[in-house]
Amino acid sequence: MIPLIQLSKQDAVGIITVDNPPVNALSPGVPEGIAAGLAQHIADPEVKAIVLIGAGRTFIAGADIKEFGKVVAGQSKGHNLLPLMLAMEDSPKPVIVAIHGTALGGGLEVAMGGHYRVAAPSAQVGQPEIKIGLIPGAVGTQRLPRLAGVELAAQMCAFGEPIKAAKALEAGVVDQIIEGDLLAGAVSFARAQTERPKPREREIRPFDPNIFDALRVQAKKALRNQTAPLAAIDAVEAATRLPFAEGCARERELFNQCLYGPQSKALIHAFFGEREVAKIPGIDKNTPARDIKQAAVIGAGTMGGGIAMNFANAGIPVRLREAAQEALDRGMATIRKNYSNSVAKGRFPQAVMDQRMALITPQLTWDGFDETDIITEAVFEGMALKKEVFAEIDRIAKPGCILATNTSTLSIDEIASATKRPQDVIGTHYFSPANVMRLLEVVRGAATGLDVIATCMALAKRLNKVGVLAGNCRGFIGNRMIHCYGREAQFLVEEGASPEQVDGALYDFGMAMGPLAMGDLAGLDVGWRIRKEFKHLEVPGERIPHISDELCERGRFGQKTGAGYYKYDENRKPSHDPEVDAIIAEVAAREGIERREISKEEILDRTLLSLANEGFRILEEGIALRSVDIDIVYLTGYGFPAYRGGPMFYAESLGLDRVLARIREFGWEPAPLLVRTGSPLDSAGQVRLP
Ligand code: 3H9
Repeated sequence: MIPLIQLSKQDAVGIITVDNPPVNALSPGVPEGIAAGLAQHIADPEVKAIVLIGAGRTFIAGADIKEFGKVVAGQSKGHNLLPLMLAMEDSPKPVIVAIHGTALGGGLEVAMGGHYRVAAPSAQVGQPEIKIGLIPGAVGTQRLPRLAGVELAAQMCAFGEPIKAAKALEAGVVDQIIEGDLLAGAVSFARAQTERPKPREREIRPFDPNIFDALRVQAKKALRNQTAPLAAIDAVEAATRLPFAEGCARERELFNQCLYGPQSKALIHAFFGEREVAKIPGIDKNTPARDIKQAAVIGAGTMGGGIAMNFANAGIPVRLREAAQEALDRGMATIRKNYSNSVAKGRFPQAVMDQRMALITPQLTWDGFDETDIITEAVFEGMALKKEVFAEIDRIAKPGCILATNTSTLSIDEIASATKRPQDVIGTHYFSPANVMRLLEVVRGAATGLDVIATCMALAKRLNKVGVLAGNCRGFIGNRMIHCYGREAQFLVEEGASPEQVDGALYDFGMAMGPLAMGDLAGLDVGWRIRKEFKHLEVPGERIPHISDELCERGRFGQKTGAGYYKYDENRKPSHDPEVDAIIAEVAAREGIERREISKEEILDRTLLSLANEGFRILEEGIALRSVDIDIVYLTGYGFPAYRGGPMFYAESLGLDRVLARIREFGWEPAPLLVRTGSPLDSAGQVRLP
């Protein structure tokens, strides 16, 4: 038997089964095994046709992404799948590829090497390489346009979204959908085939020549600053202009540019990071998780309403409690509006909205709270109120109910101290808008039970979110770091940069929005109130930023009041406000700050390195388990561009020596871990604690 590949025969059909769990990636040995199996079946006179299929939950999900890191590091040459695919196409016996699960990237490319493709009704096919900063590298950009048509192929390669079996059939990527047993269906399909049509010999069908420029415009907007989507469009365009072999060479050239470029390294770090964060020392599949069948949320404000929507979207009935009828009505109206917008945009039909609305029970009482499995508190951010709420739910909730707080800064332990069951208390910190943002920071208190952590991490997945475990400190991972970032942004403004310059530099860097515009969106008053609550923690002599508080003192809370760092029209479109210039000048004069020209480089270094410096502290204190956890928090919750890998990965890519030198130049206290270890990130992007 060839490792990773099984060979068998059925009714004169030779079968090659790829068996490389969990996703049948094309790891070393797999392409070689398929090629050897093919040769064996071709040589076998009893075999009239050949079926290639995947074992387990999916067909081949692509190249082994781990191998790309080795190629870039010069430790491996990587695989050239083209010889295998040409051997499949040139086989004297028809080769039928049977697809279930997902045929992605190299998986679809291998499938396109066969003469025919059949698929299970639930199968999907796609070229998702741009999501890891690459383009198809095994001639997918040359074969897909010949099979699916240029428009669809260019769209699939540029944006990476897979298509379902039915669409693949319609487009000609798949020749038949097999209901029931896929292998049996593929074998009988194979027995009926005598022709061997070769995808590479197909003519390109007529297409709209404007498609490429239209897609470039779209990609530049939707995937701002990313290089792979544009390279993918170039490669598909080459398929329409060059003979097959030359098109393949052009694709290889573009693929290599992407592979050796910085964006693929960052995006691959993000791909594995998203999966790594689910791994928590002390928790494994044997850790008992609690069953979440019913939920409750306290507080129907922006956050509470969004959290309730998450439960409803996942099919979990949820009670939403408010103290006053008016606030409850307002909360429910917002939820209804959000769902209606989704229906209007065609995201789901009205029936789905109705089902989801029916799962949310608005109420003013504690009715049914004694039956729920998780209660999430989302009331106003103040310790006294939170403790009151927790004392109350401790009285009402059934034993084993998880008591979760959505606090963004306050101590989980102090909140838990209001109950007699601190082992059941945990932070589940959602990000605004809670029904949209993917991050769920799961915050463990000193007494939080492992089963409670395991349940909340599993819940994150069920809610379609990325759960990242954080330790308990002020602001946890994300907000503790954003505090430093926001401070530097304000200092830069006090010292002479305009809000537009600061926000513009970070937007150009790739952030979803600049820090000051983000403050306006979130509400400047949130931080202002928190700073008031923590006034006693201010360190004498430490510089404090003044601009945001000054804006709040004048009623400028951001978008919701029509004015913050910018002024906003009725459509919340921002514009420059001379009044803000006057406030900034006044603050600078009062604080004796001399204003000067500030470069874009200084804006980027001071804001982004302040994130990394605090990240190193968070790491050393064990608030984050790994540096990649910090990166994932920033990629999924704070609009940090994935193609920069996250603040820790970005710092590493600059060179930690340089980072340390810059931090010293700015007169900051560098994080001890950064100083002590010099370059603590290993090649996998993980921090090795000394
Ligand atoms: C490519 O093909 C380039 C070619 O054009 C050119 C070649 C020359 N490699 O996501 P899950 C691991 S580029 C290595 O939790 P799901 C993953 O890390 C590739 N490992 O499962 C995880 O490991 P662990 C194009 C991979 O059911 C485990 O498998 N293909 C790969 O939620 C389970 O993964 C893609 O970009 C891989 N290719 O989703 C597809 N894929 O358990 C990428 C997965 O240790 N993959 N792993 O944490 C996916 O989109 C999803 O994994 C998939 C399954 C939809 C397949």
